[in-house]
Amino acid sequence: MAEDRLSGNRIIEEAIAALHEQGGVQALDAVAEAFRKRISDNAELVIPVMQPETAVKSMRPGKGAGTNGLSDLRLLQMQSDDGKRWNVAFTSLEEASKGEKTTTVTIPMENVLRGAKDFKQEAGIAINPFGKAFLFSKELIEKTLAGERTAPLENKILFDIGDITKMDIECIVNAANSSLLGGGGVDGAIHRAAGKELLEECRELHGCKTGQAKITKGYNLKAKHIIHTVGPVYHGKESDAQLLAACYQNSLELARQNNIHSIAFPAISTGIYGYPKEEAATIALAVAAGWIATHKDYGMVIVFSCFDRETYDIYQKVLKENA
Ligand code: AR6
Repeated sequence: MAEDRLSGNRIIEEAIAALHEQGGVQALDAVAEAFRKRISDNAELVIPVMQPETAVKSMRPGKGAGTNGLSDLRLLQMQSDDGKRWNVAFTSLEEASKGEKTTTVTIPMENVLRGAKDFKQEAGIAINPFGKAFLFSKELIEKTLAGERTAPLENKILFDIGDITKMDIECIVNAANSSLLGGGGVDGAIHRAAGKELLEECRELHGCKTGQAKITKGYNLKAKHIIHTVGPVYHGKESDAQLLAACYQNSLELARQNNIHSIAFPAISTGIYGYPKEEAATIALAVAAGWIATHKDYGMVIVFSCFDRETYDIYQKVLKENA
């Protein structure tokens, strides 16, 4: 049992490793999320301690030690380059063994993190300082415990040229067909990149009507979620525009219901479904701007993923014309 309480901390180590590799607010959010998950699993952390009678000895590269709420035990501390002092905690005994040999105790993760609110001189907790370190600041700990996002909320419309399946964003939108069972174009690319588990989840959704949207996990994508929407096949009728607008509107609404704050859209219907790109871009931009205007306090970053330069230029042209 005690082992589970530590071994499951691997998800924290993985999230920290991803933060080291990729950086960015999403990766930081993922670390906070991993801590929250482990708290709900009653996980523990390994804390290096010294008996009170032991001479105060610093951990490399730390300076000094302080008492910190945990009965009489002295916690080992370390100092970062900017002179800030940090308590030390490890996600596993293995991480602890990477440093100087010391006595350790395991303590419920929630108690360790809740203790941070009483820190006076300490900036926070240095997690795994001898491996892939994460300096968990007091402010970030408090946000994490409160279940708040670590990334600031903002409203923005952005444009990206390239493959939507590679994007580092919370959610990407798929221009699917009503079966939701995959197809060509961006749909095919998303299914290939996400892996076959996506198809399994899609089977459970029993299709989707034109203009509507459904959500799945992102599986092997960097994006945690995929919203599948079905654009209209272009016939040049008024209802085409209404259905295309509904795709964007319903996707944004579904994103909000799932606490998603960044989303990338492909140019829905403008490939196999034959919607003229400029008309489609006008609708997409109008819905996005309208949605942000009516949800100012929510904070949504909307990215239009343009597969090629031509699509990007069309969005920019429409943007200028409507400015
Ligand atoms: N990243 C970003 N955009 C892409 C990518 C990509 N990897 N691949 C294509 N696009 P389409 P539709 C652009 O045909 O018109 C499927 O078979 C592409 O250049 O993918 O809504 C479904 O299963 C174009 O601008 O979607 C449906 O049966 C845009 O994505 C049908 O196609 C949409 O093109 C849906 O047709």
